[in-house]
Amino acid sequence: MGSIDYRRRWRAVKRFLSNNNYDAYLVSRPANIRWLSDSNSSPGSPPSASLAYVIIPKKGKPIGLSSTLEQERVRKFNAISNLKIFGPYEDLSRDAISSDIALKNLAKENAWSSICFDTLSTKFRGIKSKQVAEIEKLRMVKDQEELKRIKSSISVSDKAQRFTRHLIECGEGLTEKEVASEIDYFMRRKNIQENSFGTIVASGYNSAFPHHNNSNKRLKNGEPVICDFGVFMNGYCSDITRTYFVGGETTDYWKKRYNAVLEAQQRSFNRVSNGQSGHDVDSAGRDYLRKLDFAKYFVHGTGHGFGLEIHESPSMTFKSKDILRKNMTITIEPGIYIPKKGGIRIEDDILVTKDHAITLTKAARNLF
Ligand SMILES: [Mn+2]
Repeated sequence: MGSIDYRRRWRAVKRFLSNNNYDAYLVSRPANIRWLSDSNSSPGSPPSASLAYVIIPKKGKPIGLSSTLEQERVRKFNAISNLKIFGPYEDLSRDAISSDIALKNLAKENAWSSICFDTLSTKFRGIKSKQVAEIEKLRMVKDQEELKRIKSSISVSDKAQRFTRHLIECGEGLTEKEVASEIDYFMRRKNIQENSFGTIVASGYNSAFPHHNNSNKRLKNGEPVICDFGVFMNGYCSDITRTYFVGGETTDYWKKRYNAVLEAQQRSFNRVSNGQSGHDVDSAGRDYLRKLDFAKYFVHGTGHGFGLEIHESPSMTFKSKDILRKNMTITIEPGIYIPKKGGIRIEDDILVTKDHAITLTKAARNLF
């Protein structure tokens, strides 16, 4: 893998600070910390960050705050060299006994009078402070190295979908949990960091729940199975959903609904380009499903951005005012969920380009 130009990112944040008259940006959200310093993370899904805080001052170098627990790893893997270490143990060398005290010391030393931060913070009494989401905005547009990493994650989840299709189509009698275990084992052998989220295998009537908890229900021939998963590689994730039918065949009832969702997905995809809004992309597919009287079963938005996090900006929902720009990565994932019967969802990962969109995910979507 290539390396990421963190200095460019720091400069972008500093520009924001200058333009808005803040002395510093205090960052504590793990994905924002990783965007500024390091795509390594502690084990866990979704990944956390090895630094507790990153501070980008308007003037001077970025500062990283780490506990004694992570300090050796942070020194080895982190782009930020100016580190403050905190911890309660007096046997260890440290700058402060807690992160709060380290932060207060920094504010005093640097005479910061205005700070913005990415989560609610009450740490800075007497200093002008505000919650902002500028880093989330900057993260929306991906650079070439990020796109490379995203594509490597997608190639693993694509392979896993091919594997899953075979497993489901000849999988009558397997439980949802057994299928999910096989998928996870397949992906873990492909050099991944972590799953993007807990693998979802929702069969039959359970597929009517968009976020199903895998159960011991056994697969039955003809029923739909929603399979939704993804992986992290080099800090970046993928997210793909397919709906397969046990036994590789189904009823006309399900074929009709499958093809409706597939067409809705295509219509949303066709709407994607630089300058379009998330609302428009959502409406394109939803309007089509409404004509078939299926919109009442489409209970969620059409998609979301992804990258360092599985769900990030922009959003493709009814309420979204986000504007799509070249090199944003988004999902398009319409679904319909018929209570007690089952559901269909088809999700692909999309790259926004200047005049259209490119589907990055390659796993087949044909019915049989
Ligand atoms: Mn998704």
